[in-house]
Amino acid sequence: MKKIPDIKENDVTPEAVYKQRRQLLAGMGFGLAGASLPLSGHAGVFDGLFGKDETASTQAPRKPLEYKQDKSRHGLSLTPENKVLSHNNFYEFGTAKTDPQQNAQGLKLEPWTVEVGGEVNKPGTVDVSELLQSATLVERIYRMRCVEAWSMVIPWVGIELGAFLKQFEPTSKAKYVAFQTLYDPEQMPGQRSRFVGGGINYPYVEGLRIDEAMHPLSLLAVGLYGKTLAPQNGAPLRLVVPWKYGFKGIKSIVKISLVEKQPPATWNLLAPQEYGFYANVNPAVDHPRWSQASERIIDNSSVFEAKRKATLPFNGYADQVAELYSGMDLKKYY
Ligand SMILES: Nc1nc2c(c(=O)[nH]1)N[C@H]1C(S)=C(S)[C@@H](COP(=O)(O)O)O[C@H]1N2
Ligand SMILES: [Mo]
Repeated sequence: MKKIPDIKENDVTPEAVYKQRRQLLAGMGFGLAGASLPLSGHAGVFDGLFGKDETASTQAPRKPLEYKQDKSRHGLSLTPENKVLSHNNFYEFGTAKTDPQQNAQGLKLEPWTVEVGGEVNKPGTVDVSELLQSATLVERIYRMRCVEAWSMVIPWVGIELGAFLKQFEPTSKAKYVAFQTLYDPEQMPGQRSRFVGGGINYPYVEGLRIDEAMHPLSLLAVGLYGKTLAPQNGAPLRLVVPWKYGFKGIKSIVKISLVEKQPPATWNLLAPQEYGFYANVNPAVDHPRWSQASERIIDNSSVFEAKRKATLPFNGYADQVAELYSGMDLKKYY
């Protein structure tokens, strides 16, 4: 258990409620030491209560990248890099927020290939280290809104997903894009145990409609804060779709398929009434177990100083993306 002076940020929960919850959880049979909640489903308001605070002793090295800078900060203040690296969701490495940083450092990143196929004229296999040499990388400072109602602002480095996909010449039958994370139980403890892995059936999979994938905001990220991704953030290659809840941003991708039908998506499979396929950030549609109207800003504030802000439709990107959903009932297609 963490010692009180070590608590930097956990939850905005006042202390009395926090204690009451701990009692409640203990009563539910969840041991407090190392417990992670719940077996299936996002932690929600319980998020961050049980993580360890230490930073993993050895962090995998991150290489500096060359990229075209995002000149405009869009009026956003960046989440401190140490928070982007230590407050993560990557259930393959455990469900507590600090588990990925603790447990992912040994992930073997080279060689790493991504297979691209399905409804394309030119299927192929991409070697990520070659991609880093050849592709023109861009920086994108984006808001990131987790479905658990916390948020960050992250300076990603990557490749526009649409430009990447066009190289493989999608056919007219390509209506959706399906993504898959590495499946390697030897490297990923969450894939060896349903308890460690939060009850998910691995590999983690996600999908986008083709027009969403081709939208210029959709990014295949290879780095953040000017360097290659850390394993806990989904190295060497992960998806970033800034107007959608964070769980759409599938990490450590090994396979991309262009497909005709809507592909399966991990959280949607696990709890379809809680997580839709679209998962567009929407303050007007609450999660069944908590409000989505506002979000906790992740920074270095202490537990008692945590700031909140109102959540914006499409996470602040409505001007760019709302037209993708014109005529759709967003309460139905959540
Ligand atoms: N493979 C995989 N991808 C994943 C997840 C996961 O558990 N496994 N978690 C998702 C969730 S819920 C969020 S909020 C983001 C978090 O990304 P970050 O840790 O880099 O901030 O990754 C998403 N991608
Ligand atoms: Mo998330």
